Amino acid sequence: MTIAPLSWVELETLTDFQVDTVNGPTNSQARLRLFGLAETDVRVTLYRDHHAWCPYCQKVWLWLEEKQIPYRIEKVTMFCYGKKESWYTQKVRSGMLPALELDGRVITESDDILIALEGVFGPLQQSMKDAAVLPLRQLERLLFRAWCTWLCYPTRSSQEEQYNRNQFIKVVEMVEAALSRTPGSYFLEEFGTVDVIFTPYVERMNASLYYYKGYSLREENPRLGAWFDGMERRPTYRGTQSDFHTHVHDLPPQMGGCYENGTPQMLLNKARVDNGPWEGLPDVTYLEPETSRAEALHRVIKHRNNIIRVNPGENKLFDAALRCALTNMMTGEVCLPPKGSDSALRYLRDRISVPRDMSIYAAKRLRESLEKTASLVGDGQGIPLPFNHRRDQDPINFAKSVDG
Ligand SMILES: N[C@@H](CCC(=O)N[C@@H](CS)C(=O)NCC(=O)O)C(=O)O
Repeated sequence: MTIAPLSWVELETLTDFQVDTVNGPTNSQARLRLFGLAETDVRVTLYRDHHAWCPYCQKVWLWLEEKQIPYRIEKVTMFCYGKKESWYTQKVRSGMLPALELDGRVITESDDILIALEGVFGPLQQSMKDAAVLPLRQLERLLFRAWCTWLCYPTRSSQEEQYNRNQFIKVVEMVEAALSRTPGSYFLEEFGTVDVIFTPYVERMNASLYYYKGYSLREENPRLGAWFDGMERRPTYRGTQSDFHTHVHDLPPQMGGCYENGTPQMLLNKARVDNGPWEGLPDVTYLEPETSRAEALHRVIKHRNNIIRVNPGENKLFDAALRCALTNMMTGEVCLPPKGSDSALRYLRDRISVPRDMSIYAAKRLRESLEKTASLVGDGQGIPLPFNHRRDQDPINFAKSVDG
């Protein structure tokens, strides 16, 4: 039995999802965060990238959310997906992100930003310059370099590949040892600065090594596994958290390349991240909220005009196909899309960006319905995602979407 696609008006009745972007939980849509305070209390503006792909921005973002400092957010384009805004290069000549304005003073370099912030608002548990924090900050950089060496350079032999893997794992063992020095799941007795500093790249390592190397950082290392679980208990982290699909396709142009090792496990992992099933991937382990489908529906309805306009599929055909996928997601019923809409549905499936567009479970539900619906009419793929740039995501094409 198949059913006809619901109309947009009918779909609208199926979601009452809402977030208070200003005073509610951490979210990537906010342009202002007040945490219950007044707008006159705002002393800080964070300049971060439109798509929430920049790891150093995530570090400052998470710190501000944890400390509940009222702040404004201005979103800027990264070179890999579009043209840098001239108002921003007038402020920060290099165009680099993040930047922060604190009482009118512009600060760049994420570590300097955190040091300046803690000078005014106090440290996040431990200071950046604390004797217990400094060696862990160095360890984070050591891990980062070992990861880059393994992931971002081509190797000439399997021995070289193995060597790079072993060097990375040696540093991971140091991280495991550091985590085991405290009884809880965090790096020090209490959650704090160090956890924030490790977050962006450990999240990206987990995604990229799973996909490009067949190595599951979170599952193969019990202390890091527990650390991820601990992070996911924090609504602040959940609001900034991305998924495997988003990261593995946003990293190559940012890092200058990510290299597959072609092992059987890697090939399996890659196929699963790209084509599903997305449920059960080790990019998230907290329980799925009941609102995930309603959230995905709400986000698509809000931006449907842009979503349909930028899709290479013919507008009327894709409109009907998209409603089929949403009908399937909300009702569980099979809804047969128009013939020839498979590649258009998969084009969108590949371009949902977490957390920019929606949270991790909402994205899984939407990808799942897009794939299920596309597979009813064919195996046509969308235009492949580019490796050297992501101008398919240029915010200029989504003028209203990126802000909402
Ligand atoms: N050391 C700097 C690194 C900042 C950095 O590398 N930012 C990248 C994005 S993650 C950037 O702005 N690149 C220019 C661009 O992509 O537009 C920091 O800690 O803030």
